[in-house]
Amino acid sequence: MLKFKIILAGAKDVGKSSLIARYCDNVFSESMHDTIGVAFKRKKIQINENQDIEINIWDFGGDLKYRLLFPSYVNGASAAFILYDTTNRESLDDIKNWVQLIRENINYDNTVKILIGTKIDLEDQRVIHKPEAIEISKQYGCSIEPIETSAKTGENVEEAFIALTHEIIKMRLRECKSCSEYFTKKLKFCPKCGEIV
Ligand SMILES: Nc1nc2c(ncn2[C@@H]2O[C@H](COP(=O)(O)OP(=O)(O)O)[C@@H](O)[C@H]2O)c(=O)[nH]1
Ligand SMILES: [Mg+2]
Repeated sequence: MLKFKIILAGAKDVGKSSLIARYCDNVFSESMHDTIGVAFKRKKIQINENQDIEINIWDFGGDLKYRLLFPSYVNGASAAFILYDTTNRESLDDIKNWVQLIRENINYDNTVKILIGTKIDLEDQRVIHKPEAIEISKQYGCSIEPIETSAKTGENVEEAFIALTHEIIKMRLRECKSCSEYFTKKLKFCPKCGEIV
């Protein structure tokens, strides 16, 4: 099965662990435990009638004291969600540090990046509006427009992961013209039916 590593980057308390918990286990907690070091989850996503891919979702304890772990955390990642909290301006400013850390450690242009706004259920506390996030996402070469989510209500959470998967497929995979199997662009023939690219 094709496997891809996805990382989540963003300030502590931005909602990384909550986004993953909503997506993978369909739960939400107001008192999410702090992530210690690095945690990780797997999920299968069906990409056509008879093909799944597996995404490995890595969650970083977004605390300065864990930044030493960052190089091994991002190593091999195909995609990154970069999170800001729509109710917290500092979290948006902090994005530049996370982008910098990613750039230092992996091939930035060859990585799918999507900006994720979190906590939109707290509409009365919102301080970051979408046009500003769109500007920033362009500045950092993100693949598509920011997606605003709520891990609490579940709004746009699944959509965000599906969109990310879609972008990974576009960047990394080819669909066989003959049998519709997806396979890595590194291959010059379909591993299932042998069709030459
Ligand atoms: N209202 C609301 N609170 C959220 C949401 N996502 C996360 N939180 C809360 O924000 C806090 C930090 O979340 P957490 O997932 O631990 O952030 P992390 O440090 O980035 O992993 C917790 O108290 C969560 O319950 C959301 O979508 N809506
Ligand atoms: Mg966490």
